[in-house]
Amino acid sequence: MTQSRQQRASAQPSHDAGLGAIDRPVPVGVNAPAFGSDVVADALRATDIPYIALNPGASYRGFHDSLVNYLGNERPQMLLCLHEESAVAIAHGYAKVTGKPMAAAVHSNVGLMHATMAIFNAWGDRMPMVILGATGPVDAVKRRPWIDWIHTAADQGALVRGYTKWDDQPASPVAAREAVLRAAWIASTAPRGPTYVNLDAGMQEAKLEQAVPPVDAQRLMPPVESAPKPDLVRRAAGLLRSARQPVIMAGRVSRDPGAWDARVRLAEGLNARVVSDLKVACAFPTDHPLHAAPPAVTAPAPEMLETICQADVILSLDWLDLAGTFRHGADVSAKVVQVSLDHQLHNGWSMDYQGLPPVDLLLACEPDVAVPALLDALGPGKPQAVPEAKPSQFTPQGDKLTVDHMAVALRKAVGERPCSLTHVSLSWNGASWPFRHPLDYLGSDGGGGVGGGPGISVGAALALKGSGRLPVAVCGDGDFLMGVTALWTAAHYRIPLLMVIANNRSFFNDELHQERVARMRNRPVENRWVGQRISEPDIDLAAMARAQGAIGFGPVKEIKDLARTFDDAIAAVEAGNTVVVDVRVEPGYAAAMTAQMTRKGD
Ligand SMILES: Cc1ncc(C[n+]2csc(CCOP(=O)(O)OP(=O)(O)O)c2C)c(N)n1
Ligand SMILES: [Mg+2]
Repeated sequence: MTQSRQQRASAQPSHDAGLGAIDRPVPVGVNAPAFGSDVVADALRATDIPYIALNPGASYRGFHDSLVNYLGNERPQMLLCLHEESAVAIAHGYAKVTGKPMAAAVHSNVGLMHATMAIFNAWGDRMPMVILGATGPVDAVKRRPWIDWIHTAADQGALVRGYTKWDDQPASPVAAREAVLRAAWIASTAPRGPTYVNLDAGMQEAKLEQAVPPVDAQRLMPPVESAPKPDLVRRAAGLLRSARQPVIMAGRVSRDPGAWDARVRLAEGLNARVVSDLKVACAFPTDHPLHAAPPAVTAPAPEMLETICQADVILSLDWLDLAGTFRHGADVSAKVVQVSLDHQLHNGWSMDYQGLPPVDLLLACEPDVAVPALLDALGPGKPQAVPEAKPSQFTPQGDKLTVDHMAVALRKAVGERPCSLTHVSLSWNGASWPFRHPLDYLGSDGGGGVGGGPGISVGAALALKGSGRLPVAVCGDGDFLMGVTALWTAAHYRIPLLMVIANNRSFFNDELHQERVARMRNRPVENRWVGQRISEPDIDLAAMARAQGAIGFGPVKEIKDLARTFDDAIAAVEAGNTVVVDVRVEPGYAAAMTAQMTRKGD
């Protein structure tokens, strides 16, 4: 943190997606911190955060200058975004792949207001990020007339306090340094989430009166590991060992391949059925013979509920909404072992903690810690006969182009390439695409905030750049249109990404809600589309991609055109481009979801 500029330049970045040559400033030769914001920039570099996605603003012009002219726009490198919501969503997607925080910078109260939904999505998804904001000078004497006054609010952090882990408004450079380090530390500590540091414009712009004494940043951010007492692990193992029908509910887990293999070993050793969920990233091979049912977002498949109801012992690996899932299943009589740290995050503002689940034994740690401990406690045991794998047959119905036809053609075009689904549309059918690696599917937006898909996918694609994995996003047209300008950031920083739009020309989810209300009230369901359809005029989604420097294909309207278009699109992504394919799909959701959403009554 007090190292010379030469030393700073020689340190290796922790991550390099080859963006370094983009947006190079002229060298300035500044080598000692001279302003408050230089100290903040040094602190950010000490966290090892590689990128800072931002939309600019005068409230942090001092900090902006420090990033460009003091740090030289590297470690962290700026990623310019056209909307604060995409800046935060990009950080969110990056964390989904790496498990690590990126930074985002947003301007005063107004930029933070734009960012809020994306912050809520990241919070709901338990993803780490450090958000740097700013306020007009707290000292009113220093405020410029009008603009500094409208961009100053008392307690700006209150805008996001209900869905961030921690926030601060430090009053001096030394306090700001500590705040940035604490923000990175808290964000990265499980249960993870966004943190917010609000930088006073006056503090940023003031000249340093004296040299700032150095600190050892790493010692201020000690890694936190939580482990359950061995006795609790033994008791949990005992319950699982004596179970006749154990079931593992695989929820929020890491992207670590070793931890993935350990979960498979645990399930096979116990001969436990496993269920998983599309609300979170994949946690278990979905075509493994022990995987009970295709994962879903809101409507669990009947086979999944049956599996849970038949269980005598359930091991929940931080399952999202255990109480709600049990309510779907109605008749759950199993003993429940819960592995989660999530209770540490719950607050009085956001109810995203869900219903209070019945739990017989809680292992307060991350699933990645609990599973190896359980494997140890269980020992080798008797070899179990794992059932034969059933060949998975997924055949789309009918001859009109549906999301299922689109998924099958896309998967065929992807072929044997390693591929990450960075996002799926609400209309996605979990049976259409098996997951076999922890990066095969990255989960949903976390907070149900539509518009997150494009930014999250750009952030995930940034993290995957150079990894050999093809990033594929499937977004609804509504989701795409709300977050579309994230594409410019991908095009500018040359981030390869295939974004396929399941374009039903509607906010279709809500057509089903209106249908349900109409049924409950005995009113005409034919009117469900009014105030929902995005047509007349149809929007040229591919042109919206092209307008921002991406490549656009479509609209594809016929099943027969899908294969060739996806082949061409993938070739363009492999040549380094950001690519959008607009596919006109018939409105409709998977049968279980439609049935659940349109049923008469509560
Ligand atoms: C910010 C926000 N606005 C509105 C909603 C309500 N909403 C939930 S799903 C949905 C429709 C999304 O449309 P699209 O992405 O096209 O998916 P489709 O339902 O058509 O498959 C809407 C408007 C929301 N969840 N978030
Ligand atoms: Mg739609």
